[in-house]
Amino acid sequence: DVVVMKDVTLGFGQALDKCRQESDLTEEKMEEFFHFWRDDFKFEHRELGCAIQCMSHFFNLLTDSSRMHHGNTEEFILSFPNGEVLARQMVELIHTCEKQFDHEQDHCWRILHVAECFKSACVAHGIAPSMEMMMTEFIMESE
Ligand code: BOM
Repeated sequence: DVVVMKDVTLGFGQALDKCRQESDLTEEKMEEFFHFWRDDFKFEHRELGCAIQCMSHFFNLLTDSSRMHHGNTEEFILSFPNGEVLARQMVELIHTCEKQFDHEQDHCWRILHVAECFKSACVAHGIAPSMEMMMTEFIMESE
């Protein structure tokens, strides 16, 4: 459900500010986390992978080997309204993407590839929120 995905993304995005410095993700490389869902968003900066690693770590969503912690990730999604409609599916989609890039030794690059794969999977399954939806909510939240 796109509304749940919007909420989870905005929730996850709250950690971006805490992770900018240590991941070297400048505003020029990513202004706000919801730009993730732009049609023309490019997954090219290793720093974004490092930032997603840091953000995931902030919410305790990673194992010691920097892979998704299934139980904690499911719980995190369940903490949002109607999270139960998406929790298992998201964990499954992310895990399927992780298996595809397991050979990548560099955590930041691997997580960047997993994130791009996850976004494509969400688009394919019709659960990717539109940019219009993300921006409307983002502006409402900051008012
Ligand atoms: O193997 C490392 C796992 C890293 C997971 C990366 C998934 C993509 C995250 C970017 C989008 C996030 C939107 C919501 C996050 C919910 C967990």
